[in-house]
Amino acid sequence: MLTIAGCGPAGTPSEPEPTPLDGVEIDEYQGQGLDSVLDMRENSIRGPQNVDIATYRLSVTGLVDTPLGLTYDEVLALPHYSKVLRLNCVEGWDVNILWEGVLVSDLLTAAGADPEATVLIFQAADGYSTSLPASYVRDNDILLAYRTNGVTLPASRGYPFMLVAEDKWGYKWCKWVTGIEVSNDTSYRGYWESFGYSNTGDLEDSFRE
Ligand SMILES: Nc1nc2c(c(=O)[nH]1)N[C@H]1C(S)=C(S)[C@@H](COP(=O)(O)O)O[C@H]1N2
Ligand SMILES: [Mo]
Repeated sequence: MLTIAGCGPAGTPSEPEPTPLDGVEIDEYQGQGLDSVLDMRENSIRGPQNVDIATYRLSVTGLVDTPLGLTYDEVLALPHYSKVLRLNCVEGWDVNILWEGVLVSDLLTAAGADPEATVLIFQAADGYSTSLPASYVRDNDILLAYRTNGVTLPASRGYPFMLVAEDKWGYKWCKWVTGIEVSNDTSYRGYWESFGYSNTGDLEDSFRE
C-alpha cells in the first residue's frame, strides 16, 4: 500500500516511515533499542519445534461455552496489539523486544470462558506447559505474540505463538503455544514449576520458592 506523507506540525516536516518487510527486524522503536529475537537463547526442553501451520490448531478448552480449535489465520484475524517488553531468563540473560500479537482475553471471550475461572494453563508443541492466574492475564492485556521486531516469530523461537508474560520470569513465556485450558486448578504446576520454580514467577521475587 502506498501512503502519501502528510505535513507535520509547522516546522517539523514529517517523513513517511518505511514499512518493514517481513524478514527485516527493526532494532529501534520510539527511541528504545531492541535486541534481535535471535538473541533470545535457545535452551528449550526439547530444542526448536517445527509446527506445521497447515494442520496447526490453537485450542481453547476447559471451562468454556464453546471449545475452539483455531487456525493460524483465524487467530490473526483478531485485533492486533503491540508492546515493547524485556524477557528475563533465570539464567541471567535478557532481551528487549517489540512484541505484536492478539490479546489472550479476546481468545477467552471468543470461547465464552467462565469469567470466574481462576487459572489458565498454556500447553506447547514440545510438551512444555505453564500456568498463570486468569486475572493477571486479563488485567495486564497479556499478548499471544506472532511477530517480534516486525518479523514473523521464527520457528526456532516459538512460531506460531509465544506468550508474552509481562513482569514474569522467562519460563512463564510459553513458546510454540498449542493450547489454552481454562481451569480452577490452582495446584497445577507447569514444567519448570514442577521442578520447584516459583509458581507466581514474578520477576521482582526469586524464582526459587
Ligand atoms: N514451549 C516452551 N516454551 C518455553 C520454554 C521451553 O523449553 N519450551 N522455555 C522457557 C524459558 S526457561 C525461557 S527463558 C524462554 C526463552 O527460551 P529458552 O527456553 O530457550 O530459554 O522460553 C520459555 N518458554
Ligand atoms: Mo529461562
